[in-house]
Amino acid sequence: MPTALLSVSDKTGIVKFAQELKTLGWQIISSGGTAKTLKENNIECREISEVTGFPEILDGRVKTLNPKIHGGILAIREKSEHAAQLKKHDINAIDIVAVNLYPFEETINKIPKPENKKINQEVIENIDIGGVALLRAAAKNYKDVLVICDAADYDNVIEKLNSKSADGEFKLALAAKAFRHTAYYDSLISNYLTYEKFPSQASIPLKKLSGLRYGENPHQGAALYGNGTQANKSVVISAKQLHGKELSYNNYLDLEAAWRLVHEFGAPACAIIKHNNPCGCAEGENVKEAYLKALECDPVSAFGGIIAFNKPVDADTAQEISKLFAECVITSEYSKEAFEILTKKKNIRLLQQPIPYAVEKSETEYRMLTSGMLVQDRDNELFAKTESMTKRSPTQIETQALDFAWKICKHVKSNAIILVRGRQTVGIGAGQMSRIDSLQIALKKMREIAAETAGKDTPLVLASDAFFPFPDVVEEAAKAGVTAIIQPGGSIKDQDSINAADNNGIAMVATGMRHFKH
Ligand code: 93A
Repeated sequence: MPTALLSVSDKTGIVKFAQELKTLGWQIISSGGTAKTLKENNIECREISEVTGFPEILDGRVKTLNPKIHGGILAIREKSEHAAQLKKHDINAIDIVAVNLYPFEETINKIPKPENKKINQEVIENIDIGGVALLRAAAKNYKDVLVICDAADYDNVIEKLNSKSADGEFKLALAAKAFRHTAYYDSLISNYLTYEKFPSQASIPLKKLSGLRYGENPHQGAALYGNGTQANKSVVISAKQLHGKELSYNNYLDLEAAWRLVHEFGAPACAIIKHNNPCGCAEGENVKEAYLKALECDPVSAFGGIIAFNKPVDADTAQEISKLFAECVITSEYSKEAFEILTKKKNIRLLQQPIPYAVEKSETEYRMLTSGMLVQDRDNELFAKTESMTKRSPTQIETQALDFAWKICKHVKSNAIILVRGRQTVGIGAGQMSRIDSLQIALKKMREIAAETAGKDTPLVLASDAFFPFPDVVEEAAKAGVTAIIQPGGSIKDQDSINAADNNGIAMVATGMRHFKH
């Protein structure tokens, strides 16, 4: 009689699965709690302790860790020596192993991460040892043993057994899944136990969440993975899609960029993202004003963009958005009327994320190389200092604009030059190999805006993500009417730029912090 070992923490679906195995003529052995559930449902089974002749000990820490169990799983059936040893030690072969591990992930999600090395005992008790050993043993011997680590597979397994089509390929796929599962499980544990800040926190629990239709381009396959412990912090992964087509690979990237940027601001703000860079960003008295000002910066590029708001979207704003072709909108809430207006557009994707992007200093950022990975703390800071470099200090109104520009600058690919009037971008130069080219692009964009731009009477200010090794940017900016500049400072040639600023009456401020974004 073939034997199935069932040991599950979450008992969902186990009774039906066991019942169906019984009908197919299987014998069942189970650990304490699972056996109890089965017996309560009138399903006959043998307890592990009966099979091993050894009781569960240490509050259940040792249940299935026994050669009578692991011998029965690991024996290679076609090897006569293995068969002989099973016989000699009175061990029965086990042909199916179904395990649902202790809920480690659920436990850490409800208990905050350890501080001052105070590891929570409930978390420790939820580290499954025996269940993982069962899964690994069964997966190693996949040719002879069918391993199940996910209740979602019960029905499929029964169907395969029924149709006698549980072949090698099927078992191999289940074995690979089991190892993926235990690898993820172990990385959650090591992550939890790692207090030290980066870089020791190098194990990333990654779990595939879904396939994507394609990657950056249609000929590239793609998928979405979640980083276990951080998944609920990931604004976009946990956002609710209320309307529109499935999100694309590029949508995910741009939504993250938009959501992060727009949460730099306290007042109602809007960021419009194209190819991971903002093509417009503004604060306003309300979201509609913020949107219109963000759009005004570069209405041509905004076509097909991703729009993020840090406050709920109302009907007036929705009316304006609906005049544009936008790929996605993300916000905390849509008013009923706004939702009705926007959903008239079939193709727009509407996302709702009630959790604002919270800056956490301990956040880690990973970027893949061809066969390696770069790990760093996320750039979650703004200034180290703010110090006037020039004879003239910025006026209050210039200071506000510089502050606004600096926040945006951090979110623009290097070399980044941001031109701002009031609380509105009027020109953004991104991702150029030379800083002066970024300035030229920002100026070109500014000049394309309708001549009567609101706020024209407010000073024009400039932010640069990195310092100036030459005075050229300051000189060109002066010609264009820039009156104040914010930049990290710290070049050995700072004095050249300071002289250029002083000669033109420009107020220049150093932040002491660079914001490269590659
Ligand atoms: O504490 S354990 O690591 N020691 C074991 O020997 C063992 N064997 C199975 N946990 C162990 N299990 C786990 O017990 C399984 O992975 C499953 O999550 C749970 C099922 O226990 P019960 O059947 O008593 O509810």
